Amino acid sequence: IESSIPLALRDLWKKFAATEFSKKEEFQREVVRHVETTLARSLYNCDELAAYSGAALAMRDKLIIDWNKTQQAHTLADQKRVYYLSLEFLMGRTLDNALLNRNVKEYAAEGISELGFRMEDLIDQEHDAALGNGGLGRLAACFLDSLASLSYPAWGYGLRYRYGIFKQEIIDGYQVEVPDYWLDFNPWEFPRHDITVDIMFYGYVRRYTEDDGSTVNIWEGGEVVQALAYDVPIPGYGTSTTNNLRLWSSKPSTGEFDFQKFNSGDYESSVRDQQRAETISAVLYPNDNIDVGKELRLKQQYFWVAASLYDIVRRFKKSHRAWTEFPHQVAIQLNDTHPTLAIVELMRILVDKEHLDWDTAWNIVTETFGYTNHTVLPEALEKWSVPLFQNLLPRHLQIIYDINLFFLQSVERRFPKDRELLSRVSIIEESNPQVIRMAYLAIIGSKKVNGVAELHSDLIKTTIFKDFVNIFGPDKFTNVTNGVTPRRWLHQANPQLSALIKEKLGSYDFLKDLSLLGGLEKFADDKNFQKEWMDIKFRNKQRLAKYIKDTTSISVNPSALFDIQVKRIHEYKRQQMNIFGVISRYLSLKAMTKEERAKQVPRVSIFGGKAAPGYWMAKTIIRLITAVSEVVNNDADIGDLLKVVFIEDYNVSKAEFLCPASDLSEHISTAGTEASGTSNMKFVLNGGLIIGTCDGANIEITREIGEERIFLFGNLAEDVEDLRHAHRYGKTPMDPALKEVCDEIQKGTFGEPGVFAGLIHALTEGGDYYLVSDDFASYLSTHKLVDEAFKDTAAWAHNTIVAVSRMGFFTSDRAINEYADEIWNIDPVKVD
Ligand code: GLG
Repeated sequence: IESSIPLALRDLWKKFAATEFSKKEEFQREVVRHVETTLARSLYNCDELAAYSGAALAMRDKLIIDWNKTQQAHTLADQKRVYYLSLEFLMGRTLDNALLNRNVKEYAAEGISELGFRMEDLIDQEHDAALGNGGLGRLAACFLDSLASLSYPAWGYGLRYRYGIFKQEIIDGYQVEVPDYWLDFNPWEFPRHDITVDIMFYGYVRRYTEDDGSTVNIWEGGEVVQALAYDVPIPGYGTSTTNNLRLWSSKPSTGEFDFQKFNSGDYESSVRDQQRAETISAVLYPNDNIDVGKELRLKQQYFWVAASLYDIVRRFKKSHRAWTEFPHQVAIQLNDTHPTLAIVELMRILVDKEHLDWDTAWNIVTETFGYTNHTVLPEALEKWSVPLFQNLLPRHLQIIYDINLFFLQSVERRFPKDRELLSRVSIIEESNPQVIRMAYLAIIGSKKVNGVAELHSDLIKTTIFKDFVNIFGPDKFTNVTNGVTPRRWLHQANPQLSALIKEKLGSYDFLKDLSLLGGLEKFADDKNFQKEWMDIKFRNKQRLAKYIKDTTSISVNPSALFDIQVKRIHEYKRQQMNIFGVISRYLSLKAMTKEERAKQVPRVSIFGGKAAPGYWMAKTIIRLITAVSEVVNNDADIGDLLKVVFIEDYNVSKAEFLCPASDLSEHISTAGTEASGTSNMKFVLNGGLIIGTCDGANIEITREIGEERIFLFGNLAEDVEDLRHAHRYGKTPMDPALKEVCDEIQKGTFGEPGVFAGLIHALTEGGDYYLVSDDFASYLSTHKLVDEAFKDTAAWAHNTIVAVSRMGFFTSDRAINEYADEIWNIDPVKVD
């Protein structure tokens, strides 16, 4: 490598190599040095933000030393790597996680306190890196943590959005979106000004015939934008492996930025060009589980995919291997269909640029990719309009047509005369305009396709991808149940619980091997242990109660049952059913005598979550929650028996203090709609029980922890179609308790009823697509069982301890090992 230092001089470099801090005083020295030099502040001018920055920069130096070591070790090992392509990485905060993963938190906190600050306060200064919408993006972040912790040679590739998911403000009970500019100070990224890729859009395809008779396609004449790499170190837990997350940022291409225009005084149009280029990576689309089909989104996808593939191919080419070796060195995982263009782009590189024949190229491609599906909801499956696509990526459209042609020919050979089948599985849907079905392209171009929980993986095989199971055989389709990282979601979020578990199990090894939690089960009936366990829950609830008081001025009693539903607001997740249930509870309390009321279990119903800005129904649900909270919280008859709270701007760092503070959390999607859910795992892991439907990972959680420890209710996925059908033919009267709730809303108890008309309409004329009415009675009766169960504190403690002890399966380490063994075929690399 040309840029490396000659052998003879390397000893000097090694002598002065950067060293990591490894004790309190060294850490303190680094903090002070950064405050004084990097930040140009001093002891006379150091606030919490400056102290946070100093600590973060000190920690960053440590990570980057390990990062360098890791990259060298990976290059030397020259093993197969996995590339995880995701448009979303919902990382949250980094400092606390880095301190814990590197096992320096204890002395660092002591060091900071001697310098006059509290570590908790510094940690609170950090802005969340919120480059994702919800479960899909957070899963990608948990996977990065596990990949590094298990020492796999892995890279993440994503976009460096200037604006992550919007901040949510609640004003007069309504959601208002505020931009999230998070890059004012971000010590966790490194711009790589030397790593840039030119990316083209639009243009045309020139086709000509070579002397040997072969056809060559050249895509040219388009607009060029530059991708600039930013690297984010990802530290593993209990290892020095520090992997890389590479995020691309868009800027005008150096060739393109028009200095002519600039010099001739036409500043404005040259600035416009610049802005147009920068727009590509400017903002994350704020939709969860919904496809909107905007051109800029397709530009984002191609920009990111093309830059990433260029980078991956460049790295592969350094080894001078034959192209057929590519799948032995490279695995690429497509997180949902967002990066599906990578399949097409790799074909373009191999065929148009490297001049491989089509079949050889196609074999390489289909051995390289894996595709993870995250949803069966039809409105979430990506489809691109052919005319739009043709204009932006003309050569890619041709390649898709060819992929489709060869695929359909092979299907026809195997299933002759089944014209229906051909039109059903075609990548092109014959609608007006025609559209490209990205999921089909992803399946056809991948070696393996996986769902994210058992039920979901079965459903994709029997519903949306049924024909493809017939065509490719069942082995192409597999399941990898999601998991969450216990480092962030237990140790970091709930340090007291983690410490108590360590005390019982003898070490923190469970954070690396979560199945060790099994050792807790024998303490489930130990009265002292139960008390310590429940005391920790109580303190976590007190902390949440204080947060609620400080931010909303609502007083809640920490002894009440805390019932939490936090996730994106979506009709299929059924927050509307939850708030209807709350209204029903309110009405029953109102109807009770004083004596009856005295016997009730006090409850705090806590909601949180963002609605996509264009999702009017979701916004109406938020408005109903806030309206109900205004009425219920101020009703003197009710007092502490029922409080309703909406937590503003739910995000990763809020999830970290909400998960440890639940007694009960709600995972109540219409059966068959929530692919997995991952917060269900986080809540149980933190000693809460859940109320839920037989959906997604709830089913496997039940299998692991035992059905005595979960409050399941509602209809099953297999019955949903029939129930919907019955609604369409007006055969289902509304559940009477739900009817009462609707009447109360229409009476104006919660303000102008017109505001909520859409919600009522969805239940009636709308055909109750999400089956709220069908599940309502069993939902309410199951909540009664919860109240009864909560009265028996010893049994509750026992059940939560047993549940936690059986949650080992849900670590993302297990999920990543399954991907590594069954999909990627990669091995760990030791970094000393
Ligand atoms: C999806 C699904 C969730 C799933 C998550 C991660 O809706 O059920 O847990 O991905 O696989 N769009 C999502 O958030």
